[in-house]
Amino acid sequence: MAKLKELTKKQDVLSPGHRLCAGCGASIAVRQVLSACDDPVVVASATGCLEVATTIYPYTSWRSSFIHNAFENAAATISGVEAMYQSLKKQGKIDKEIKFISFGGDGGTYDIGLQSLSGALERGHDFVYVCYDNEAYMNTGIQRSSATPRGAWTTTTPCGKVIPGKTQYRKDLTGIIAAHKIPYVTQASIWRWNDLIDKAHKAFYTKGPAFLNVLSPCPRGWRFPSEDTIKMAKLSVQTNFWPLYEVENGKWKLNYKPKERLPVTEWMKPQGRYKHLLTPENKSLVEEIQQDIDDNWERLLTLCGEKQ
Ligand SMILES: Cc1ncc(C[n+]2csc(CCOP(=O)(O)OP(=O)(O)O)c2C)c(N)n1
Ligand code: SF4
Repeated sequence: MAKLKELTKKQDVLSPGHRLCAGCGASIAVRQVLSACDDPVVVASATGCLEVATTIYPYTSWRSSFIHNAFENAAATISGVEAMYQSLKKQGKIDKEIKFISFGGDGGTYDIGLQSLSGALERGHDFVYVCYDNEAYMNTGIQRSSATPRGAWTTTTPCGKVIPGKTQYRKDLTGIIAAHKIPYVTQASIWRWNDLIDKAHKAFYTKGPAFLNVLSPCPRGWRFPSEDTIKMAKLSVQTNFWPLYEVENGKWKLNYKPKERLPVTEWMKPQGRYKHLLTPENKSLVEEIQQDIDDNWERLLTLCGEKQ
């Protein structure tokens, strides 16, 4: 387990002074993940808040090599760089240990980048892919993505007389990635920082592809005060909205079981994007959302061997 004292002595790869919003969960996720790497990294990042706010020309917030690629192909880009590295190593032109990592938002991962990610995983490149999932296309103005949960308000799923926020359930991306049978897949939370950093370390030092899905609360898009980011991350886990688990070489393992499972309304209450759901007319929709969370949890317990 990572020791906090040692971590504080490490220099952040993502330096202060970037222009992500105060309290942005993505910046916390990135710093936690990169603190787990003991070697130099090459970072590729899909277009999105993270890339846009950290690389405003002529400045950069990255103390590493950094490649900005198109929205749809962060994984393809980093897999090409990794292939070149393996070739240079074989030719004896490089002997340094270097790690390769891609970051993408949910728009760039669940939706537009999924094909390039799936291909890179299937080819077995030695790299880490991190989805910082803030549950919408935040950088272009809070549009819904396939990671947006059912019932959430976004600018393209406005709540009103016609629809009560997004009508579809979120896509189970972690499950889709696990179906690729790569060496390491996990769902993690910036609230459980030591669990996340351990997982990131495992991801960097496992040969072959590794994938981390990190829920990254967005004060702007979810409509909560900037200082409550970690509280939101905590509530997502304690309500089973975002269960923590890993799939290592095909073996599913649950990483956290809430002592007392909170109802999903505890996760919704502090967020403006769910305000409309907590009214009497949307009670049955909230019940359906709760049922879906409960069903997913039971399924996960079975997959993790916690239940026969
Ligand atoms: C092919 C393509 N389509 C659309 C855009 C415009 N665009 C830039 S950022 C962005 C949203 C990114 O959303 P996400 O990946 O979830 O990251 P976030 O902004 O939430 O961090 C969009 C649609 C683009 N750059 N390229
Ligand atoms: S809009 Fe959300 S994801 Fe984007 S920088 Fe602000 S807090 Fe972060």
